[in-house]
Amino acid sequence: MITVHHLNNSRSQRILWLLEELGVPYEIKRYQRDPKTMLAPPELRQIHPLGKSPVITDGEVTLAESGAIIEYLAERYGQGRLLPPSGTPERLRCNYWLHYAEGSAMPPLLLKLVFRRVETAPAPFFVKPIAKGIAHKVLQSFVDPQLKLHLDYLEGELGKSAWFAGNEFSAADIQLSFPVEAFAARGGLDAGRPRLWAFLQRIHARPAYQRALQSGGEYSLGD
Ligand SMILES: N[C@@H](CCC(=O)N[C@@H](CS)C(=O)NCC(=O)O)C(=O)O
Repeated sequence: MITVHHLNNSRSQRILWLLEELGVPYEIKRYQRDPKTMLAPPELRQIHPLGKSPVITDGEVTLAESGAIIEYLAERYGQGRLLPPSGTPERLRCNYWLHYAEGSAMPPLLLKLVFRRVETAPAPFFVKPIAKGIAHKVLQSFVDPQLKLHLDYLEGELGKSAWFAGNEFSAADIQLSFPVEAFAARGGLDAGRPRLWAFLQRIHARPAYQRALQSGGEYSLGD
């Protein structure tokens, strides 16, 4: 039996969604973030030394990293679904997105989260304006332009085909859901980018996405 080590409000939501799309049975072991630090509880380090979510266990296999997990589950249980055939341009594209989501899209989104917290974090009165000023400068001069660059890129890519890896819904769309949802929560995505906006509505309407929300529980990337 596949076990998804699921942290509330986290990337493991997309693993539940993938498993619902595939119709593969799984069980969930739940972990709660520390409400102050937002970090995962230490028990998760007993499953994988980094203690991040998602992690899955499947028999002898313990695997972390969303992209690796998605590829493993789709290859092992997909019976040809959710991964375009090997050797095709669509498969190369799908692989590209599996890496891009965490390797390129998430870093500026994480910087946005961190520097926004620095802007609003409690600090002694003589430090606060300096911390706020530095955070504001980093956001304005680096982070926000990077977010715009990625948003424009993603919007343009969805003009080439119905889904990110081609005309079929694929694992790439599941992997990209997390950054696209984070862009909507804090990265400047709104209805002004109609293809990405419609992508969000389309994925949210999928019955498997809805089932995964029911099994995963609270999920909101707003901060
Ligand atoms: N690149 C990793 C990122 C894993 C990650 O940072 N997960 C977050 C949840 S979205 C986490 O576990 N945060 C809690 C912590 O760092 O303690 C992946 O895609 O799996």
